[in-house]
Amino acid sequence: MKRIIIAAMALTLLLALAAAPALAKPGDCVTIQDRVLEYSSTHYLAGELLEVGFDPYGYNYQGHMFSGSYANAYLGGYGFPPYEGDDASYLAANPSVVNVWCWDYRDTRVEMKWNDAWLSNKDCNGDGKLDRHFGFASYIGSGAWETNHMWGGEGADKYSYFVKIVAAPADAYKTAGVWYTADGSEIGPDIWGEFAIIQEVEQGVLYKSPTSAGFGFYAP
Ligand SMILES: [Ca+2]
Repeated sequence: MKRIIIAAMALTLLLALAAAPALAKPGDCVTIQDRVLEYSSTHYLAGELLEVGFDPYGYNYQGHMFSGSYANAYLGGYGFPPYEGDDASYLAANPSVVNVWCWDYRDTRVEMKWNDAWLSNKDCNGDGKLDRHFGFASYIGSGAWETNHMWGGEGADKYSYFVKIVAAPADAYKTAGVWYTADGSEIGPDIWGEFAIIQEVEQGVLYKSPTSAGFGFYAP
């Protein structure tokens, strides 16, 4: 299940954000505090301004983090209001949510953290959206990283999963689904084409990069 969960997570970050008029002049950066950056047109909060601090779903774009229900990481992007823990009232108001995959994970808690290269809290390229891999053509070599920690369940069903993901360095290469440094040291399994998993923990360490499980090693 975990890989499915993670795979969906990238999508979230792509869906969630912001399409405002391009107001930045070249070389200028628009911040959330400037109050022009908005949620995307397909988001439940379309047209509303991004705010500093946690939004009703659990995203804190200024602070580079998410904390909340796993369902809430996605529901806004799918056009649904935030889930606040009351199934009956939520279903009464949003019956079609049962058709959305993330509804089944509403009791899973998630904390995500990321750096500015992964998803900036500024728009410096003037497209009205928070920047991704600013200054780089893709995530490759950008030094972007993210952590996901999710947990839930009761008693014997209790579980926890933690993963660290880093953008592949510019001179890294990929063979058979695994990223390696230029001199052939294993970085970790590929995920989403431009990233490597450098650490996974689930009731003990599942994977730890032999090269480094520290983000600093992969910074440009
Ligand atoms: Ca931008």
